[in-house]
Amino acid sequence: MSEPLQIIDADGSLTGTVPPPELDNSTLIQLYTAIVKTRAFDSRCMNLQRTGKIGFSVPNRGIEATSVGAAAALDASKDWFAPHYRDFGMLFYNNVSAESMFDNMFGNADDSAVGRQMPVHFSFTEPLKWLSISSPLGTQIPQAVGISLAAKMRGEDAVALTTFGDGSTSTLGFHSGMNFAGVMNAPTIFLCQNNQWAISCPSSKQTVSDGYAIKGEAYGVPSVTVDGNDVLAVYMVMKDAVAKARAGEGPTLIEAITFRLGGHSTSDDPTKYVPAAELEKAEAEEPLKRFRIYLINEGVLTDESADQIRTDADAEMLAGARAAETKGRPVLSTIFTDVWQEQPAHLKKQMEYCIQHYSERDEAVDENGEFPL
Ligand SMILES: Cc1ncc(C[n+]2csc(CCOP(=O)(O)OP(=O)(O)O)c2C)c(N)n1
Ligand SMILES: [Mg+2]
Repeated sequence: MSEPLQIIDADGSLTGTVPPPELDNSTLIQLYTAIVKTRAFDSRCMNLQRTGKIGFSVPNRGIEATSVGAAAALDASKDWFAPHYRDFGMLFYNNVSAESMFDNMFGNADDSAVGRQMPVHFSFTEPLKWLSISSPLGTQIPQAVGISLAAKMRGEDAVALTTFGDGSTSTLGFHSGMNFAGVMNAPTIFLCQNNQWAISCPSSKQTVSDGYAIKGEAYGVPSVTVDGNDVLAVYMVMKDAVAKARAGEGPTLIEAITFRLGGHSTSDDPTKYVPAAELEKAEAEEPLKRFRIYLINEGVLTDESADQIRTDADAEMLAGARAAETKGRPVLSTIFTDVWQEQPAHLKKQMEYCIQHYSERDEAVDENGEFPL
């Protein structure tokens, strides 16, 4: 495995290997804020889940720099995101509101999936082209290849980014997607978040190859490794990959080396299987602390302004969660809508029967029939 690109080390100092990317202060602060918001969202979700208000969440702690650095290299007005479920940072970087994310967590009437998806399975058409998160691993990978090829055939210069975990490289989606992108020279960027674990399966049991980047070789897809805890390094390798894809030079596989610092999900207890020493080492290398130190050293932030970003993020998450919690549930009739532009007669009949059925049972239904729970 080649040495992963690192620009800022774990202590927040420049490594000197390559100069940092030229980003203005407002972009640097946007990167930092998105990482902080992701962390604030995570802890709010944990509180909501532990108090029984939402059913489930997926901690993103540790992965934030990979997501945020990657998002910053795309043009959200035209590029496509075919994401993994540990990519909240991409949404926050693109100013998706916390409230609309909590709408999904609560599955309320304003949820873009009208409460039909699991929590954290976001889908957005605005302000970015964000495919619905899919529970079956790896399915987003060939979808991204198809989307980017379609854009190329239409003469658009959009690229598609697909992200996935180390464990997801064992899926058919990864191999068929990589092969197809290689053969078709598709403008797809494959970003593997190697967080060392796939639930309780360590990377050492996932593959015997020398990391994940090397898997690109078999498919003729150029590959690169990067320190996934270094937001500037992730941004830089992504920027290169995006430029190549736009220039017609085809796909790139990026392996971002990071660590899952929480449980797999709110249903998991990682202390049962992640060795304590491994976790301790990973905590020392985590992405937020080093970026904060770097930005303070560079005079972009002060201790006070950095603290203020966290305070504001916590307030935004609390307000977003409260707003989402008080919204009504999707109405029963929505079960029968959205698939057909014009509802077929048999579905209309079923809908009316369903609403009548619950009304007669004196359960909590309004005229459209609120979901009986
Ligand atoms: C096709 C498929 N197989 C198995 C699962 C069950 N499963 C859910 S998450 C997960 C681990 C995924 O690990 P990785 O791809 O490394 O992503 P991470 O959770 O570490 O971010 C597994 C095995 C699934 N959802 N889909
Ligand atoms: Mg993993």
